[in-house]
Amino acid sequence: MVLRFLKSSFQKIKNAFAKTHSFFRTRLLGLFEKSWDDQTYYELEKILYEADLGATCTQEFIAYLKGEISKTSHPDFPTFLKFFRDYAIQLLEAPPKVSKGSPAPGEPKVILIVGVNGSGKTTSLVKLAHYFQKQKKSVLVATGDTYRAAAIDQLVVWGERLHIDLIKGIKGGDPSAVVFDALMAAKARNKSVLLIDTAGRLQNKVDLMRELEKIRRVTQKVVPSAPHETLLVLDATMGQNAIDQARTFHSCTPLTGIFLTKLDGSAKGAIVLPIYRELGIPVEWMGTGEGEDDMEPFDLRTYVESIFGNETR
Ligand SMILES: Nc1nc2c(ncn2[C@@H]2O[C@H](COP(=O)(O)OP(=O)(O)OP(=O)(O)O)[C@@H](O)[C@H]2O)c(=O)[nH]1
Ligand SMILES: [Mg+2]
Repeated sequence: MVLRFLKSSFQKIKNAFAKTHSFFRTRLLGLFEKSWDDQTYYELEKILYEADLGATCTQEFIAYLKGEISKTSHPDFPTFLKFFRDYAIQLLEAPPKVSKGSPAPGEPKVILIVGVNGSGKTTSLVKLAHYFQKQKKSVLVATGDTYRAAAIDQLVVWGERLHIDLIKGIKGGDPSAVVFDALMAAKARNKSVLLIDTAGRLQNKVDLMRELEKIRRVTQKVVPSAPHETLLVLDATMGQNAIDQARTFHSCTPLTGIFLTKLDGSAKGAIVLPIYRELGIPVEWMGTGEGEDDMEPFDLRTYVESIFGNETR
């Protein structure tokens, strides 16, 4: 039973990264059609940029590759992919630069969901609520996006479908007020998890970014150790822009992790590497579709194998 679950989870992640895998495989295989020279390194660099690995990871991997090649001979394709896997594992095994908080006994775990418009915040929040409920945790959701009535309605519909308890704001109301009410309710109702949805905000809109600080302060009035997690929801199809988003959000409201969405439609799954390399913020969850179960926890080995394969020779 457990084995079957693990297999289906592995398969889902593999499917989510199928486009990234096929991009790498097809493009990198092309490098092995002729002998290696400086031009090959130039072409490799181009491919890595196109895969959104960014300048630092691209240069680092090329230096790593040259180091390995200097010890042996020019690699065949499976060995080359192994170098890639080794580089990615080393990078992602470095300790994170952020840490989560823990709720005091009897207090709810408070998870704040932030991100730009349309990145998948509300859907990802619903997936998390559903996941915690399956783990028999009692969940409460705060509809902290009060800018649009549709944002509240979206959660009401999901809440009815999946039996998720909500504290609803009113359109045009102060999001911090909803959050305050939800925290009080979570404590009174003995909830173990409170998930807070927020409105989409562009990272360059100062007032909206300040509003996140206010929401944080309000959570701390009721639960001093909150928020225990602040998850940035990032749309994987954004590529390098995702790193700018992560950097700006992090400077405004300290993030503890990333929920990377829409991997199912993207060939940019390698973005996990530069985000971690530059900011030390781990990808915790991966969105693999639009349904409530289309989410997987990030697993290093599965990720690396899904992208770079697992052939040894
Ligand atoms: N394919 C795919 N679609 C997703 C995923 N996550 C979210 N979506 C879709 O992305 C669209 C936007 O999702 P929302 O959850 O409403 O995004 P949001 O960030 O809350 O949007 P705003 O509140 O308007 O800022 C919806 O059509 C979702 O179904 C995912 O992992 N894969
Ligand atoms: Mg939303």
